[in-house]
Amino acid sequence: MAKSRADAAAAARNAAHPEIAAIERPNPAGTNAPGFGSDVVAETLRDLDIPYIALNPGASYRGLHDSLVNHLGNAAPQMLLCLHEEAAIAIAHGYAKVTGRAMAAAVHSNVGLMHGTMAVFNAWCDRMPMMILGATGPVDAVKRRPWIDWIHTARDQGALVRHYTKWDDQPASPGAAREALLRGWWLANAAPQGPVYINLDAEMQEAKLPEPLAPIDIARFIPPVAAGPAPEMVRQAVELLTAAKNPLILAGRVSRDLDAWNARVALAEAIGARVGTNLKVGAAFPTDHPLHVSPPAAFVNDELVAAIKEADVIMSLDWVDLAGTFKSTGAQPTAKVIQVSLDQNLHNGWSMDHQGLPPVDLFVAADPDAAVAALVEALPKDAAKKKPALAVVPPARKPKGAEDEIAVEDLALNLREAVGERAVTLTHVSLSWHGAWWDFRHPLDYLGSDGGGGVGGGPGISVGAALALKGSGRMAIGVCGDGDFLMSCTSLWTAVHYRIPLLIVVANNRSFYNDEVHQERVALMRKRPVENKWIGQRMGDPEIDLAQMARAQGAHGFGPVTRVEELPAVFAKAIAAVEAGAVAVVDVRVKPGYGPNVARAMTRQTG
Ligand SMILES: Cc1ncc(C[n+]2csc(CCOP(=O)(O)OP(=O)(O)O)c2C)c(N)n1
Ligand SMILES: [Mg+2]
Repeated sequence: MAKSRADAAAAARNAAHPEIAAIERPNPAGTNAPGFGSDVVAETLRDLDIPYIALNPGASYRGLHDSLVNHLGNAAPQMLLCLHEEAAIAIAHGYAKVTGRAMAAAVHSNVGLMHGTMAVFNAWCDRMPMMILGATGPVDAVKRRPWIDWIHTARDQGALVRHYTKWDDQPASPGAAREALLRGWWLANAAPQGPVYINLDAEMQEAKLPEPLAPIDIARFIPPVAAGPAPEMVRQAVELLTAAKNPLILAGRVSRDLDAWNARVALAEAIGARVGTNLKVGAAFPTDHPLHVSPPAAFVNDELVAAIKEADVIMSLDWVDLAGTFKSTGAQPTAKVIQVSLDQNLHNGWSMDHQGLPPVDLFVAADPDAAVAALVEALPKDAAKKKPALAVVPPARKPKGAEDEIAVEDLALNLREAVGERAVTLTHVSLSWHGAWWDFRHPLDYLGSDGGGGVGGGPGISVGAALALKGSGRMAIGVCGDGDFLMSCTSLWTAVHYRIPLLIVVANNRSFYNDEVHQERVALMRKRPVENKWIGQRMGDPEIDLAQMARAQGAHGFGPVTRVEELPAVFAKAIAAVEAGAVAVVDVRVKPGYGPNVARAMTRQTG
């Protein structure tokens, strides 16, 4: 990629977000010739069009830090200072959820990487790309400063994250570092996507370049990787799907692309397939479409179980946990199963996030978007549009504000009403969320969960998503549990500082309530007192003032809101603040409790 193209991309981005570009301007350094190893690293990030690098600083990469600020002028990539490494990684995660592309994050030596590991795991399980840069050393022991360089040098630092990254490297020269960055970017963004980690030796970063690196044509080192289906597989899938009487599509990990969304709708309508979706991953199908089975849930619900049992052909579009979903029906499916996935290419022996092994009759090794496009293309042109099998049954919703104490449903329905016709992206939802409260009609209406079930992902992911959505006309709204919020609410400072509008609504039940449900189940099973379930779970005495925690970081803090009738006015004010460019947090004190469906599914007994 020519430097001029990268510069043009940076200029376009800065023009799109001049208020971000105006933050933290360095005094010009007066020289622009690369002179050090880390200058090569910084230039490669720039040439890859990586717009931002979320980071928490550290001496291990002081060379790179200098190159980004004083060699490249903190422009492309621009630094996003984070207060915790977990926030830096989660922000890159959220950014990828919207754009489908890797941004960078930098974390200091072993300790910074250790802080970031849970967020790396979340991104890995969510199959989201990112380029994580780290540092160590000097690897050459005689160059180390006493004590600190020794405790912050590890023989194999990448081992900390190797089991949940696609690839890692520790290049020993600037030329090798350039190659590592190209390979890392290429691998992270190729399907199935995931994080990569590149560990930069402090001495390599700080050493003078003996001579400039020979220029290369970057595009030739990051070729697009076609991930389409083999024609024979498409033919067989079309045969099965068109012959089916009751086809079912389980729409899982798909992209945020609107054309791909429309293609899924066209395919389902053409073959009269019902479609299931899930809250684990981003919106995949209009939830108010007559063919959509039931409101998306994080767990398999009864309607989906029934749809699976009734189906004669089931096509999974990289559905998360196909085997577990079948298991929830109590038997292996009698339907023929088509699995469209590339996920098998990531599976390793450490993490079980590959889930169970599902029975499959036709395996289409392809990216789901590419497969659906090929299927739509290959359908017989005379395939009469089948009538949707079912009418939509509107979900039963309780009247708003029937009681004074706020239920999460009150929070959701009032928020939905306050949002009105605005285009909104739900960047995160709480564990207590129910899909019936909020329809998805666009691939960016909902971005899915944290991926790895690591609580504390919500705020950072929301900030990263809001960054990617800034200027798009979509408002970013994250609904977090109080436990999730409290674990990483300092992510919000980064949003405030870099002028990233975002609304966070906290479903604050003053508890790690998920686990109260589990303690209740154990107590019942053991015939012990259920009323003790709150001990070691509830965050009271003192109750934590979340609005103050927001205000302390320069965000608008609203609440605590304790009565249903207060919600409309508070949400209106918070939305107005976000529309004016601010970060707002609304602390909604909800009564502890999940809907019966959620609680039942969460603690469903294993077979
Ligand atoms: C890092 C991490 N720690 C602990 C857990 C176990 N855990 C799962 S859900 C949950 C409670 C989360 O609390 P909150 O966000 O307030 O949601 P609530 O259950 O109250 O609706 C906990 C502690 C986890 N999944 N991840
Ligand atoms: Mg809670």
